[in-house]
Amino acid sequence: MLAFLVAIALTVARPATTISTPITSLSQIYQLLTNPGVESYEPPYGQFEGVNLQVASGWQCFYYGGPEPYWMDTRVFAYSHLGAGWVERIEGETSQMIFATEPYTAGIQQQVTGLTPGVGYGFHAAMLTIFQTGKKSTDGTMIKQVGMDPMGGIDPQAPAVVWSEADDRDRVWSVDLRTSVLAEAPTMTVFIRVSSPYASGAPSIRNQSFLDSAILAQTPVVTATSPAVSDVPTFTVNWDNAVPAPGCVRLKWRGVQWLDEAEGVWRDWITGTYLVQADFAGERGHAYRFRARVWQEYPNGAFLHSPYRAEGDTRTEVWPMIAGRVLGPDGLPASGAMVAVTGTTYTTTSGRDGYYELKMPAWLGPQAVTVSHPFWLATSPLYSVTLELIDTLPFTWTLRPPDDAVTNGEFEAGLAGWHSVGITPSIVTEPVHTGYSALALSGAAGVTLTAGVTQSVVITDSWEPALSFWYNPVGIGASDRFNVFLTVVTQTTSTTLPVTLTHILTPALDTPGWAHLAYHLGPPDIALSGTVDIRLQLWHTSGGNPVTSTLYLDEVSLGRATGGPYKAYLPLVQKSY
Ligand SMILES: [Ca+2]
Ligand SMILES: [Ca+2]
Repeated sequence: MLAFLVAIALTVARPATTISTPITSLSQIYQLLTNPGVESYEPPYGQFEGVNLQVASGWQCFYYGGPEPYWMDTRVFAYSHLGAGWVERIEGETSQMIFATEPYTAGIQQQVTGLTPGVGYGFHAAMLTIFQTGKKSTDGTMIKQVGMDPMGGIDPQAPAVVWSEADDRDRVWSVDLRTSVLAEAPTMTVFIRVSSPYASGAPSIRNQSFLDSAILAQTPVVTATSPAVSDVPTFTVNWDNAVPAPGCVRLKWRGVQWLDEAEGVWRDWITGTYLVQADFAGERGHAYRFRARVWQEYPNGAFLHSPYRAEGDTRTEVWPMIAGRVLGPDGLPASGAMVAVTGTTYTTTSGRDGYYELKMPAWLGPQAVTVSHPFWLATSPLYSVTLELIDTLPFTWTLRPPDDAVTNGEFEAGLAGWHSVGITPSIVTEPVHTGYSALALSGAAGVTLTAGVTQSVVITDSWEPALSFWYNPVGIGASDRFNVFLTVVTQTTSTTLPVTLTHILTPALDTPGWAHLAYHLGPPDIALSGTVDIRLQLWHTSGGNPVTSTLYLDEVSLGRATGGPYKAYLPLVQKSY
């Protein structure tokens, strides 16, 4: 018995016939099958209980996975002692019957030649199955499918065969099974198949299949179109170019699928629609593919649809972006700043309130992004920006004052210009706010220490001077403290005595990530001259610090603020304290 289960497909050769089907009707314009209604039959190849066994002419029978079942002209069965005078059929006078009491996987197939490679063809057939007596519902017992081999092979078990969905309903004509392919050779083979995996239970009871009303025809053509790139997430996809195939009664529904290349899975987007375009809502940083198909009604009442193309019809890349604000060193918005990808034409300019959006292709790879401004000084570029599969990279730039008094405030030259206090800080390449490096003030677990840097700078006639820097606390303990000491010695005019003021700032450390701090050294609406001692210092105590604490610093600057005598260069901003 096991020997029968070996998966070998047998195409049973029957004697050639002299019966020829007259081809006179207009249906031949679209119908590519011989004897599609299985109305004519080959001479008998044997008998079952005295009744002739026959296969429809133009078709070949196949079976595998079990003993050979029996093929009959349903008409012959109905009027024999086996039947009850009723001819199960959905078209014409008869259908192809297959039956057995043992399990079977069997059907009929037809090889068709003269097709055009690359053109779409569709195949449909109607099927009815009755398990045992058919007196009660036995859905799930007999599985019906139609298939096409676009390369013309005759093995129904070949992987090349493209099968329709399966219908396992019993006792009703299955009329919605169809498949379609792009021809890969001038020859194509179509299959109508029933899998009947259960024995009938008694030798007198047969599991019956009826096959009828097949159509193989060229399918209409439709192609989805979409923009190659989109700098907004939502864009329009069209499929308004359907061209009917021969025999078209009318074009019917369209279906559209989409695929996110990051996922690689085709998904239904729109099915059964008469729409010919729609807006697709994608995500920035993703590349999408689309493919459309269209249904056509044929003169015999059948519906076929065009095949989907495996690679899709069209592709759209939705550009990701870097977006945020550009600020002056005093934290006020700077419009008119250019943000640009180095070595490319991708640039943007910050607008009202300093907001900018820089869109660029995801496939550019790591890039350097720069900021520049006609009045403020640039900070270092943002290096190694990779926007692959990123929707939006948020980033806030701060510009440096044109009279920046700080040496090496961006820590791009190590510790040059700075003196250390306590534990000598280190220079790190990650994390940085901009450029290649930043400063790290660090304290080890369970150790009490302080780490800081100082620099003394000179300012001259600086309008509302402000200290500006970015800081990023990581693993900060509850009793850690960050202090900024500013000792300002100023002389507003040559006739006044110098005034010394010390400012002590304690920035909050409870929010992770980079934060910007700007602090004005003097009263509003005046320019200052003098010296400023800057001290940035982390205090780390053993008691509450079971972990290593680190405070990263970048982009320290000290210089003039927005407004003042040079405001002709600047956006007009109302300041308040
Ligand atoms: Ca028929
Ligand atoms: Ca830096």
